[in-house]
Amino acid sequence: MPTHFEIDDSFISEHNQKTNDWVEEDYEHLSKKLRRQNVDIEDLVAKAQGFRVAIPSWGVGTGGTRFARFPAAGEPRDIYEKLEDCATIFKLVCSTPAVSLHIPWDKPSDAGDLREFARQRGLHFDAMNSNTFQDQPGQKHSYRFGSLTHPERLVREQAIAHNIECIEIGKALGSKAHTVWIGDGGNFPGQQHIRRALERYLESMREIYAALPDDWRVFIEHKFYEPAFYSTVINDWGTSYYCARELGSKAFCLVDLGHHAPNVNIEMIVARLIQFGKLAGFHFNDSKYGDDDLDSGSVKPFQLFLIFNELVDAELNQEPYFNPAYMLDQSHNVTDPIESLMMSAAELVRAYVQAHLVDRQELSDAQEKCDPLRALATLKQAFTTDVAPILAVARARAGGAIDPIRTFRESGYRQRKAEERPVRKGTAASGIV
Ligand code: RM4
Ligand code: MN
Ligand code: MN
Repeated sequence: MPTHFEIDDSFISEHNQKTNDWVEEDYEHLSKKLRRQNVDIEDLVAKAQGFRVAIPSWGVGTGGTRFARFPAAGEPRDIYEKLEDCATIFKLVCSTPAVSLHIPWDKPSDAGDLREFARQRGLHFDAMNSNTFQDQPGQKHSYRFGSLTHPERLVREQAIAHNIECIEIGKALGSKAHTVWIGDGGNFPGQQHIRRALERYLESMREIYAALPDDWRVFIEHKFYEPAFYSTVINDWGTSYYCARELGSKAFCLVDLGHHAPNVNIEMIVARLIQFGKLAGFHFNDSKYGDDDLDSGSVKPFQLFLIFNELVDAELNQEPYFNPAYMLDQSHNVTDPIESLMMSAAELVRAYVQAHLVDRQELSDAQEKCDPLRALATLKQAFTTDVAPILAVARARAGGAIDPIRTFRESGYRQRKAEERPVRKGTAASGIV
């Protein structure tokens, strides 16, 4: 077995030494500032260290648009190499110990072996993801006109069987959740009977639900358009909520930030799902126009903060059924996927820590006294606090990098992987997000 390059712990700590001075100084300064607000900085470091977000296996490869995909040298060619990259991210940022798999892109030939490979790197498996939005080689029935909602029973049965297979693989890998996103819908008015399609969805989902082990959850992921451009079957959180309720107590609604029309108040959707005890979790990313093609927090960091404000409020209130699964789901087209994922993971911890800085008493007072300006100012005070030293210290104490991107670049990881991973003929491009 050839040895594969890994970033050494000593390389990380040497790198940290170089940057440690400013971190200590800034940390000290911030701790004094926070003390004036009666906040103990150490509590926030603990919060930062407790935050966890899963990496999507498909996120470590280059994505693509419907125009082109520009593969980069050193990309992972199979699930083992994807896990190597996930382990590298985890090593540097320390908040990403879980990986979410997409089947059949990541279908393991030996689940036990893959589980052990992950375990040795401190990784485990988060929610499984099925794929009935593409046809696979040798597949009997096509998903061209849908999967779980297809008019033909045989197509639906094939899609149901695929989802059940994902759960079976997940069981062997130690996963505890299954995410279903379908591309089903219509591209033309009249193409699909709108009510009947949803009925079929529920009928199919009931069979998938029945295959869930007792301690598993199923996540329904809505998306307002694409690939169906006229009508999408699971188009919004209301439809998702209705289906989750119909299915039962193990079904929850997943929020992918990129799956909403521009200007939608996503934090309100999050609050509603929390209130109704049906929030599954997230696929984090950012978007300007369409789907999830931007990194988390890159264009709307305030929105991300406001979402975390709802999440932290629920956490502090110990809302029933509140157990969100956090995952990134981004398409990386012009950046190194490892760098983008590390950056996004850090942005989430930032928003989470900032949300913990909100003076909840003050906010609630302002709300009760009908003082919108004070309410917004309270949120802004938390949002504008630069918590970077907290994030850096949290990472460094856990053995991670103070500056993950620089450490990664200077380690030469990607160049080494380019040598180790020459392009295989016919390697499938599995980076569509
Ligand atoms: C979809 C959706 C799903 C993801 C696929 C690849 O737009 O976000 O979560 O599994 O893309
Ligand atoms: Mn998604
Ligand atoms: Mn998406």
